[in-house]
Amino acid sequence: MSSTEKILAGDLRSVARLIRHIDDGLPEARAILKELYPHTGRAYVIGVTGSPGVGKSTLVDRMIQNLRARGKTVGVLAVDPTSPFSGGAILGDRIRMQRHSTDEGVFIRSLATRGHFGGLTASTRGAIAVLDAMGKDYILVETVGVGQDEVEIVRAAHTTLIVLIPGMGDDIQAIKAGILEAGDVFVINKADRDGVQKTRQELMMMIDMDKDRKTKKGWKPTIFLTEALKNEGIEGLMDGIEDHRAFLFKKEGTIRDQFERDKAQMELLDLVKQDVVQTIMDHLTHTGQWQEFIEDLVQKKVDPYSLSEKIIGRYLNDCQIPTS
Ligand SMILES: Nc1nc2c(ncn2[C@@H]2O[C@H](COP(=O)(O)OP(=O)(O)OP(=O)(O)O)[C@@H](O)[C@H]2O)c(=O)[nH]1
Ligand SMILES: [Mg+2]
Repeated sequence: MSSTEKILAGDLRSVARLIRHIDDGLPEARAILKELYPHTGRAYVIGVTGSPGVGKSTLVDRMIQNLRARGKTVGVLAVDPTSPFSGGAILGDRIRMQRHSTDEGVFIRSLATRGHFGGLTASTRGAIAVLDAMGKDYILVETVGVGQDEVEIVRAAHTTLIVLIPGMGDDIQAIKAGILEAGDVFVINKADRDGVQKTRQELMMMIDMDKDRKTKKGWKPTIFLTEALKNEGIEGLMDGIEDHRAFLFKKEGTIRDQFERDKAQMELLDLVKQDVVQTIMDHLTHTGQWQEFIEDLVQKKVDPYSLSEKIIGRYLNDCQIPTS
């Protein structure tokens, strides 16, 4: 059996190896991803993001439990670009979800990629494709943070959960600044703490104010209160995710079509950017021209605008992107 066939058959060692190769940016991974592509698109992807320590991993653990009780298989990716080592927080996540490690219907992996494989978004997309191709019904992607990187990552998800905790005034401000549009479902976790209703009201106000979104996509984000630690509110949250899924996949199919189109477009654009820059840079640095260009710039013999035009003009004509 080829590696691709093994992955399609759900062979755990092959899946784990491929995800590791994606994480390490090994070019071999790309060849297998090409073959897997036609077999992807069946899994439902849920992104879970929020500031450090809000309880994302505890929540994911409960979501796994709930989906298993519903008879679904689950793949989990814990993405942590901030961690310089693949120990630390990610190890903690693994331990938190450890009780599922003997369950054949659950597959948990972490990604710590920084800059390989065209960046974190590309490697996360690749890893999602692998879990999808191996046949997992649901894929949960946990990412730390509420910044632009996380927004990029969660764009690959069908439903994006943004996790908050009571009394996070600053965080709500941060969301306002950037990622309110990215959230389909908001979770106020640690609902055992003071200030739940206030946080909920602030959030509701913000959602109501975001008129653009409503007219653009037709989905008004929902809010759920949970206590992940005690498994409270999880059933309601999972039903809420199903509601969003039903909305995306409803019969007319136009919203889903648009979603798939947007996703395909982003993926291709990212890859084209990455391949073009990498191919040109490899060639320029290998031949020593890059260093010469930099020297010319420093000595003001040429300006960067003209130089960039010259490079692009030359390479787009005679430079072939190597196939792997
Ligand atoms: N009081 C309370 N504590 C909770 C709840 N859910 C999780 N916690 C605790 O919050 C802490 C952080 O939980 P994690 O699940 O690791 O949070 P996280 O968001 O995954 O953290 P990072 O991955 O480090 O960003 C742990 O000590 C949990 O036990 C809850 O509902 N109530
Ligand atoms: Mg975590």
